[in-house]
Amino acid sequence: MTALFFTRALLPTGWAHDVRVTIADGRIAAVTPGTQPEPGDDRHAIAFPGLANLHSHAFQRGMAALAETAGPNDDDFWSWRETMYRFVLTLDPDQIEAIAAYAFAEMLESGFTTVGEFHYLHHQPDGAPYANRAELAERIAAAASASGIGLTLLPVFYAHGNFGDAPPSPRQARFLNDLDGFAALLDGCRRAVSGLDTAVVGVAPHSLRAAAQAEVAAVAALAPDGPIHIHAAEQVREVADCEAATGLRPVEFLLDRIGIDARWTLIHATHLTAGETRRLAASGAVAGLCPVTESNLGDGIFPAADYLGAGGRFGIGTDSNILISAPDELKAIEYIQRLKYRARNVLAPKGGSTGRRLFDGALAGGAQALGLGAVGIAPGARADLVTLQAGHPSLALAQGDGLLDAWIFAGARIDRVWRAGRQLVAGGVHRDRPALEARYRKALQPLA
Ligand code: NGQ
Ligand code: ZN
Repeated sequence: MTALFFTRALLPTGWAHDVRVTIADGRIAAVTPGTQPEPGDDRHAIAFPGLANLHSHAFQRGMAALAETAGPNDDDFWSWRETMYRFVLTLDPDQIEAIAAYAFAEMLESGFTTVGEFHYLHHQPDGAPYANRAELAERIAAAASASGIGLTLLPVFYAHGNFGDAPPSPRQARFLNDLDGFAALLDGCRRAVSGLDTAVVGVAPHSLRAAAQAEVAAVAALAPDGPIHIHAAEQVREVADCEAATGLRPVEFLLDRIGIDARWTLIHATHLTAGETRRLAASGAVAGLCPVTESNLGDGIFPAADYLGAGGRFGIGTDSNILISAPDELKAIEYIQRLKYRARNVLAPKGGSTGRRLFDGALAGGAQALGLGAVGIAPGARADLVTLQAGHPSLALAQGDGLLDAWIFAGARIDRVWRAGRQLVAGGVHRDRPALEARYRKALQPLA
């Protein structure tokens, strides 16, 4: 039994003072506010729950900032994707594991205690499966284990190059499965995570570009309790191609032809009509927002004000991992709306804190999207906890929700992170950072 004592902690009921939290078997056993520390308690200043990073392609951390030079033609999402596809072909399993372990450690340092790995890199560069079909899923599981982060593994079904069952390109060969191959992979993924505590396995048809209607339905049926993730409506061209092929926009297609509910997470969902915004909000599905990547790739602007106004659920993801930062993702959701509407505190309730609104939304939506069950500093929830460095100047005048605003908007820093009761980060640094960093550098060296 571990006991932590916090001067201030964000509980489901709000901020509380002098909070004692006991932990057993990775879960919170008891929470007692307004009490005294006991001898031997591990004492800290400011605590809140760890967040879920609901959308990551871990390997892309290895190409962070390598696509920021202009090419011969106008650059866009699709030209970035070609650069990413070239990078994919250079990676072997050891490199993939090393990159993922380092990326996961950075996630913990930034306040994420669970990652949803949208895992689509399955095969050898020529498309032949590894002798073990789930070889690379095992590498992701090993990376989660090395870092200590919680894992929701989302093996991806990918079969086509575009709408209308267009053939895939050779550069997509590492991603491809038919439905039988995918079912075998899914079994392998379940085995791959069996050694991790609290791991979840879901499924992910990559997108309506890569999976036909019957395939999306068949893949979803393999995860009757969810989570089910899919990329949707990220690019204007994708929306136009979907309309041309099916008569419906991507989110309309998912609502009308597939039927989505609280088991589903729609990654990006950037381009929504007013009707789609309302209907997605009412569906109970989560919008998986990745605004740092969406900004980097020039995707467009998600209608966050309308969607949250309609009661829509959302979570945050680091997607391409060009920058791994929970506060940057939260901040970007709001800042993009400020630029759009030339207004401030767009997403906050009247009189309320923007940071708190974003944090609460991402905590609940992220937990739903990754199948985590109860979260928050409450008995029965996993002991996934974060503290701030109390002496940071941005906290000098901060009280209550202002502590979250200082973290999200003003650069207050993380001190400790516990995942399932294990302290993994202290002074903002992962306990195995030197080794994970060295392995990451070594893995990338051959690509220099
Ligand atoms: C991915 N990433 O799967 O990594 C995608 C690019 C695609 C983002 N969409 C590939 N951000 O969507 O076809
Ligand atoms: Zn993605």
